[in-house]
Amino acid sequence: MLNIVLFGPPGAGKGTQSAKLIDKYQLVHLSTGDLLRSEIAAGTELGLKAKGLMAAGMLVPDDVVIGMIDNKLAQNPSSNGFIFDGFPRTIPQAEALDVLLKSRGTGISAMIALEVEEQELISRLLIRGQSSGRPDDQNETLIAQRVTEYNTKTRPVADFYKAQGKFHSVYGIGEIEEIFGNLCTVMDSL
Ligand code: B4P
Repeated sequence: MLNIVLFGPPGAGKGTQSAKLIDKYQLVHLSTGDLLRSEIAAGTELGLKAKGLMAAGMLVPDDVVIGMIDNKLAQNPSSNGFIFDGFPRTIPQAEALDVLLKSRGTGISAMIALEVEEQELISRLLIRGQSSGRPDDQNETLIAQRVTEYNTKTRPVADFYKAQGKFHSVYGIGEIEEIFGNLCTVMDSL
């Protein structure tokens, strides 16, 4: 199995590039952001818990997202592998993912990080906010809060995979196709 963690700050292009990677490599896309937004749209108890936190640019509790990922792994027992998009976002999530995959006889093949400077992230998300209707894309203060959450809680997750010798990085500014090509070069080397 090819199990990839696609990593990067909010707006780095994880969702954009995941869509292309799952097509080319026939992998299952697991985006915790998308899963949480569907829970909110369905008005579930979990969605109600997540809604306020997401709108405020905060991470939702680890046990909530770990439970969602566990369910999705169980629903796709015979896939070629997974692209984890926006997960793990904390060290406890990374540790839990290792346990979940190990119990299924597999593991993470690589983390690929998209590197994008903060000013570019803010401008991308403000542009997306004009059409997405996402409450967390609406103003610079909220977006900056998400970047702060990323810098304090999520950035250290890269070290977790560096310690396992699984970390790769790709520059995330430029044409989407060019960035995709560079991601594929890493994927094909695994
Ligand atoms: P996510 O849904 O993961 O949101 P994101 O990080 O903002 O999106 P992404 O990074 O995928 O967007 P993309 O770059 O593709 O999370 C939202 C919230 O959910 C979090 O803040 C948190 O509250 C919660 N959450 C999710 N997972 C969690 C977890 N594991 N633990 C706890 N909480 C969790 O796109 C950005 C924009 O850039 C798009 O408009 C795109 O068109 C554009 N773009 C992409 N590539 C470009 C390029 N090369 N050039 C120009 N523009 C580009």
